[in-house]
Amino acid sequence: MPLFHPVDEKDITRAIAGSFLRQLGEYAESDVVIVGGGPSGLMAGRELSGGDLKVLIVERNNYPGGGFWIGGYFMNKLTLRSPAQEVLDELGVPYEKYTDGLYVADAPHACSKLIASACDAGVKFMSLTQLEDIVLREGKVGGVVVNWSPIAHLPREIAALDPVPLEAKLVIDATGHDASVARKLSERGIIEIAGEGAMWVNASEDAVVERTGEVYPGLIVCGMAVASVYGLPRMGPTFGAMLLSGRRAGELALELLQKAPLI
Ligand code: 48F
Repeated sequence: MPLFHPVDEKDITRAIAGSFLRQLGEYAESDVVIVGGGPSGLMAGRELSGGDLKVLIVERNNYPGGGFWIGGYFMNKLTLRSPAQEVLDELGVPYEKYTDGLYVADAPHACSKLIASACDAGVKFMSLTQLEDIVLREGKVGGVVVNWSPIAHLPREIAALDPVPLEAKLVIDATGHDASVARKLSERGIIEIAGEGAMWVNASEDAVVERTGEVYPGLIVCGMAVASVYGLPRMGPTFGAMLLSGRRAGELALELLQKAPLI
C-alpha cells in the first residue's frame, strides 16, 4: 500500500496552471499592486490585510524578501533601531539588544516570518515578474505593465514578448534603490527623481518614513524608493525605516481606498 494517494501527472500540471490562471484573471484588476517584495513592500501588503482587498505583490526575483534575507554584507544579520523592534515582537522574531536603541536579529528568521505574515494577510504574489511600464490615464496611475523577468536578459531577436497590463486602484513603488515605478513617471518628465544621497543613518530613517506617501495620484512610494525619489540620505544595513515606511504606505493606501472609488 503506497503512502501517497495516486494521481495522474497531467492533473499536477492542470492544478498548477488552473490555479495560476484563475488568480491572474482575478488580480488583473486589483485594489493595490505593490511592485517589489522587499521589507517595505511586504510590510505594506501585511498592513492591507483583512477585509476583501485584493493585494498583489509583483516581484522580479523568483522569491520575495529583497534585501531582508541577508541584512548587512553577507552576514545574515539584521539591525533595527528603536522603535522598529516592535515589529519583530509582532512577528514573533527573537532579537538581541546590541546597545541602547539598536537591536540585531537573524535575517532569514525575520524575512521568512514577514513573508508568512503577508501571506496570512491574504497577499498574493507574482514572482519572476518585472515592471516594464505603468498604466497612466487622466492624470492618475491606474496599474502596471509587467513582463516575465528573464526576458530582460535575452536578446530582443529571440525574445520580442509583449508585456501584459494589470489594473489597480493604487500602485505602491517598493522597488528599493531603483524606484522603478516612479522612474516611469520621471522618464516622461512628470516628476523628478533626485537620486539617493550618501549614508547618514540618523537623518535618513526618519526622513524616509516622513516622506512616504503619494508621489503622484495613484502612486505611493515606500522604502528606499522614497530616498531615491526625494534625494534623501541612505541608511545602509539597518531596516527599521523599511518596516515603518511600508506600514505607513499600507495605512495611507487604506485611507485613500476608503475615501473614494479611485478607478
Ligand atoms: O531592495 P529591497 O529590499 O527594497 P526596500 O524594501 O528595502 C531596502 C533594503 O533592503 C536595503 C536598504 C535599507 O535597509 O538600503 O537595501 O526598499 O526590495 C526591493 C524589491 O523590489 C524588487 C527587487 O527584486 C526587490 O526584491 N524589484 C526592483 N525593481 C523591480 C522589482 C521591478 N522593476 N519589477 C519588479 N520587482
